[in-house]
Amino acid sequence: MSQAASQAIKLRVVVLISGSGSNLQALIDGVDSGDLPIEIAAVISNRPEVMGLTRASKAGIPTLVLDHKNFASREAFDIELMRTIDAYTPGLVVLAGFMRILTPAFTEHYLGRMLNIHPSLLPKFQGLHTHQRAIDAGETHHGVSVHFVTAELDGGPVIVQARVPVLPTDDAGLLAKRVQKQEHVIYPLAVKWFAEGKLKMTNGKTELNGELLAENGYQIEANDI
Ligand code: NHR
Ligand code: GAR
Repeated sequence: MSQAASQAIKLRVVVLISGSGSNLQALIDGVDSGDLPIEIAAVISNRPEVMGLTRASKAGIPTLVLDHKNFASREAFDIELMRTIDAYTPGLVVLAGFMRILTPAFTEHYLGRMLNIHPSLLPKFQGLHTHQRAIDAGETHHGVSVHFVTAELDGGPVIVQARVPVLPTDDAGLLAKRVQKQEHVIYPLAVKWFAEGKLKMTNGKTELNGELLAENGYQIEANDI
């Protein structure tokens, strides 16, 4: 396919970050290798001077900082964030380590076209500090989920999960590393499915290749630790 023709069909994606942006990097690498048929139209961070912004700039992607501390309320921040995102006319919004809870008006606006990656085997361990909580609970397995974002925090339909073992020698940092390796596999995969039109949200459930998925989504077993 010619360059012009392949560009014409590319899904425009806006990525929201708050930190190091290793998941953003996995998406950038997917685009660079020709694996991921998307155009990352912009990267927006709610925190200034984070590593993810440097990664985006290096890849030639427009970056913006919208510091939530400059807004009087969550609602006011979200309204400006929506305006900023929509200026890039994305077909998909990707939360990649984005750490601000979003208002229902925001999640409604992007319903069915916003994804999040959450470091647990949802519906287990919604919210923060998931690795320590999994260790404290004595779990033998932990992992990561990609899901559609709804108003319910980490409660939207799961698309894909990867499981990893929890080892007796683990601390939260070691476990997080093992999980993150899988994040960088399953997030580009889910975004690719969406870009190819194979993935959608139907009546509050995940539909992949024309079939509704069970609660835990498509399962990928990590074959290396
Ligand atoms: N918003 C909605 N409505 N629904 C979801 O599923 C969301 C969301 C916003 C972010 C990511 C999520 C995660 O993967 C996410 C999913 C931040 C917090 C949090 O408590 C919780 C979950 C997630 C992200 N944030 C604090 C807050 O007051 C701030 C913490 C901080 O700044 O470090 O917003 O886990
Ligand atoms: C990732 O591990 C992601 O799962 C997690 O934060 C990290 C961000 O890393 N997300 C959350 O905890 C959301 N609350 P990254 O900035 O290097 O992609």
